[in-house]
Amino acid sequence: MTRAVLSIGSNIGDRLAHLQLVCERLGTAVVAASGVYSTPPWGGVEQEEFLNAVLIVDDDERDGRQWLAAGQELEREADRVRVQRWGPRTLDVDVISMPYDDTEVISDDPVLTLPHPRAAERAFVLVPWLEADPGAAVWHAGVRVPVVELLAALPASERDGVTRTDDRLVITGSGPR
Ligand code: PH2
Ligand code: MG
Ligand code: MG
Repeated sequence: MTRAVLSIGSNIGDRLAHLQLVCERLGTAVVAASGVYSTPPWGGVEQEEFLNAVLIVDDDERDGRQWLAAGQELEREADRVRVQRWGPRTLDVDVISMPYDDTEVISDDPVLTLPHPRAAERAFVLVPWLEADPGAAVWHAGVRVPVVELLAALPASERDGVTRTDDRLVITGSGPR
């Protein structure tokens, strides 16, 4: 099993359609999806609100590099243009973690650093992740920490900005849940 936690986000155009595109293309590999959250832009660039969600995906045929490549392919399909770091985008697909058994892949490969080095600071990742996998934990500062604890450690103002919408992603696959 090659499992990955993907954070997906959009703040340009038909934001929900961009997130849904990921679910459709990854099909039966999608094991779980969070709700869709409205989130204030993180990182200091003034821009529109994002829609964010987290997908848990699983596919024996894909390793970390291939999950990264699959995400980049989907970003291209959504006509993403790379203009500004942490700036607006039609679609962003980030590999956050690759869990297996009771542990996870740890990698300092600059192409795909695992877990994602800023995940622990981002309520827009942690809140939907916790919904998709309430028992999730992640390597942080030399230990594995439950995501629920990382979230509790963030300022309330960060958490409170992340609000669930009534939108839902449709999981189109019929694989094991
Ligand atoms: N992505 C960024 C920068 N800032 N802010 C929110 N709320 N959601 C994002 O997905 C996001 C962001 C760069 O990847
Ligand atoms: Mg990102
Ligand atoms: Mg990215």
